[in-house]
Amino acid sequence: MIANVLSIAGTDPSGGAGIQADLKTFAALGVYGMAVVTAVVAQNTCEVRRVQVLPADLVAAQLDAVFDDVRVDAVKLGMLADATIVRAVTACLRRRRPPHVVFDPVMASSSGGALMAPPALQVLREQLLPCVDLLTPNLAEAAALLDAPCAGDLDAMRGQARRLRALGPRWVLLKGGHLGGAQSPDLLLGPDTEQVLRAPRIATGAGHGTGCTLSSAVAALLPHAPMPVAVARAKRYLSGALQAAAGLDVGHGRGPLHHGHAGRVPDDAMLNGGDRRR
Ligand code: PXL
Repeated sequence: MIANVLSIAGTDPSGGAGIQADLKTFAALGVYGMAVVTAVVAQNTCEVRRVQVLPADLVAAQLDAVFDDVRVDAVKLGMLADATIVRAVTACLRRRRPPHVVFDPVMASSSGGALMAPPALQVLREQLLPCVDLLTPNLAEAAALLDAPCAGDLDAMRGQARRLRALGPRWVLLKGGHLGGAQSPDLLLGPDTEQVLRAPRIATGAGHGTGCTLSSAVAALLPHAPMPVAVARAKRYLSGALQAAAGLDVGHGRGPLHHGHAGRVPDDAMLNGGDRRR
């Protein structure tokens, strides 16, 4: 059975982050992708120009339209924008109980624009986090959620991942990419697992939308794999997309990833069964 996976997030018309990145990731990993928009963001690889947050009842109406009709096998949450939308999404998750919920707690774009109103933080901690299976913060997002300074090493990351887990999510993937150094260690903490996942740092000007892409990949893989396997595979997909970003020519800022790096457009020879004499 092909999994139906829903993203609830903001938009990026330049295609590198948000809903657009999520849907590309779902397609690349072979699941059926769906998307509920929380905010329309006028942005590109250089900057966020304008954010229009949608009314929470319109977000709720989109959620109902999907859940009333479609079996949802996994949900990825990205930019939730403000407290009213966090409440609407929490109410939906409590009522519909999708089997897998991954939350990338987006607070700012990689170009620096704010994507979350600060008062949303309290609602998020108290109401949403207990409904989440996997929380995927970077170091800055973890610090904001805990109202603490940014972790500067793996030991501090361990302490913060535990404190985040105490807020409700079953698993926490604390991403150490911003620690610097040759490797980017991520810490995966679960009910009785603690794992450090290391991937070689890929030198690239790309990086717009990495958080969106990783969390979407985990959501796409969770219907078919246990958490540690889904996370390891998602990281491999992300590494491939980062590596292949060198072949893109998109924008003048922090470049996007190549989500479709494993895809092939069949040429005529392939369509003709490999018979090149035709
Ligand atoms: O990757 C974080 C993110 C999430 N959602 C939207 C974004 C970004 C980063 O730019 O634009 C809409």
